[in-house]
Amino acid sequence: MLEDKKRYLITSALPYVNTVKHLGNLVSSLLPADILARYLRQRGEEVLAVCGTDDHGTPSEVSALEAGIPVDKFVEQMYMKQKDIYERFGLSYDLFSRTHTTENTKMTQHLFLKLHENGFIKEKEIQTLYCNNCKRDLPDRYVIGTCPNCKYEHARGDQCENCSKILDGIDLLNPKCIVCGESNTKIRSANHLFLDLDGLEGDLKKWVDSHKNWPKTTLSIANSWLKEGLRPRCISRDLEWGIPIPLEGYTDKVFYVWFDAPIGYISISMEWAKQQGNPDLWKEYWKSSDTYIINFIGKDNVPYHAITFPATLVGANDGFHLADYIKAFQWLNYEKLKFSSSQGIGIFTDTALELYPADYWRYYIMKIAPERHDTDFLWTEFRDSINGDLADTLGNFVHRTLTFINRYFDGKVPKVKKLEKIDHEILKSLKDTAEKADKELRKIEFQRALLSIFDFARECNKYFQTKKPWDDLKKDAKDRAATTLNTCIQCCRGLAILLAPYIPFSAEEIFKLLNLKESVHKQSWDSVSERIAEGHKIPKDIQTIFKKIELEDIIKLGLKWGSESIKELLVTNPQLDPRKEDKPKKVKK
Ligand code: B3M
Ligand code: ZN
Repeated sequence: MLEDKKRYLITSALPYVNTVKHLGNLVSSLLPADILARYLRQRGEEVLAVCGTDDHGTPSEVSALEAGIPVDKFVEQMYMKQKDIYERFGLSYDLFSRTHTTENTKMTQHLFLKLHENGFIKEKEIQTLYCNNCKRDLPDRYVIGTCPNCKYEHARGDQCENCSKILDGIDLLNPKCIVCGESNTKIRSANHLFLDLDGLEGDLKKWVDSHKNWPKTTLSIANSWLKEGLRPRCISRDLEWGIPIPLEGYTDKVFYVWFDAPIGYISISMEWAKQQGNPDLWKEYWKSSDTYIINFIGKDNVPYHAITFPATLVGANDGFHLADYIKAFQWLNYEKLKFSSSQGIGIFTDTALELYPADYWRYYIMKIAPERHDTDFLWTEFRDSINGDLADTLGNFVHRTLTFINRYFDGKVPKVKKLEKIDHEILKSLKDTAEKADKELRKIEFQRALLSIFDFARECNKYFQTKKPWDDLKKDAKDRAATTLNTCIQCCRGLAILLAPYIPFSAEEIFKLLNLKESVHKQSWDSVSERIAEGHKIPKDIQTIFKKIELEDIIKLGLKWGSESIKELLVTNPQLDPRKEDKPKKVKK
């Protein structure tokens, strides 16, 4: 639940830079963060929304190695690539930066030294995995093996992709070096640095306990960590790529990526402040209790946002304010399978944009957002949603309204003569919908807000159908038709405003069709009930906003990318299968 605060700081999990992200990543952090930021801006709030790539750690090194490019060059290229994709998705961050920056190095080293000064950094000799062939340490993703928890065979040395258990390389059964692909490893000892989580446990528990309103997903994971009892976490790594550790005896090591990544939220805010010409501005967001901080993450990231990062800030005791709300999402699956970057399962954000407009994806994945439980991306349902909701419901309503105004009222918004009960009702429903969606969005419930807006769009179509302006026009009751169409165009405007956070491009297109000069994104949420003036002129040429998706196309895509829903469809409708070439040819008469 959002609290009334002077400012809002929105963070979206920083995507690892090494690969292009899939729709599952988009729905669990990037997109909801954008929607909330857009909504709050419409409410006239002061908002700072930050994101960026997570540049360090073994994922980058391993992928650069595979690509045969020096890691800094590789990371730079991939940062540009991801940034471009998110812009095309309409993600409206105030700044999308990265963690490989001077600001992040400085802030990470600063917080570390504070932790050290305050006695929360411990040195310990530990056992690490070493590859005899490659003569190197195998931290985190340099090793894969069988997960001791769920027995998944491709678990990585940092976390099991299957059961989300956080691991240590030496926990893996049958560990293999990813550089040489062999199992020729040994365990050796080395000194490392640890963040003393046990010393901070009491404070963390108090903080988590004071947030009973967090989503169940967040609370249950955070509490299971606390219940197990916190243990020190190793924050140093024997790698070259990363932020150097400023402590004698460790200067040849770097920080573990999960130590510096969330600090990226702060350093990106600092970069933003500099760009605003007010280098201290970030402090108003991070060091003031007037700010509400909200993190958007997938459920595998909960331990880092609810335990380890807050531990860093609490232990450093440097005036940083902890998150007020941590919205964690469950998994979005791809056709009953797990989306997987490493195995290339699912639809990736670059491919998605080549196939359909950004708003199609934004709409469908928020409609099925895994807010409470895992959900499935299904090609058949994707098509049904776009065609049914966007094209037939929203698009059709706007199109009908404007076409009638053009045809029968010379393209000018007609005058209202007398509002009947039914007209009052639909206008009231617009106002109620704005209030309802507002309440849901304040509860950070994206799906519920979206559903209520589309319920209203359906009501609008029903209203048009019930009032039958075409009959009134025939019956010489032009005044009644005029009132209907005036009412409809007010609803079109209202719908565009309410949908602007979800489908920003289409909402803007609706505004253009309505010939409204200011951007829809500049309209306040409360202005939904303001009226377009009588006599206001609309353009002659009314384009369709949403092109429908053909069944054939979706079948081809499903076959290309793998799809259970398409397979089922073809079992019941074999005539639709494009792979059957021996179909009897139609003979032209
Ligand atoms: N890069 C993991 C991920 O992309 C990690 C998130 C960092 S948030 C500070 O899911
Ligand atoms: Zn090796």
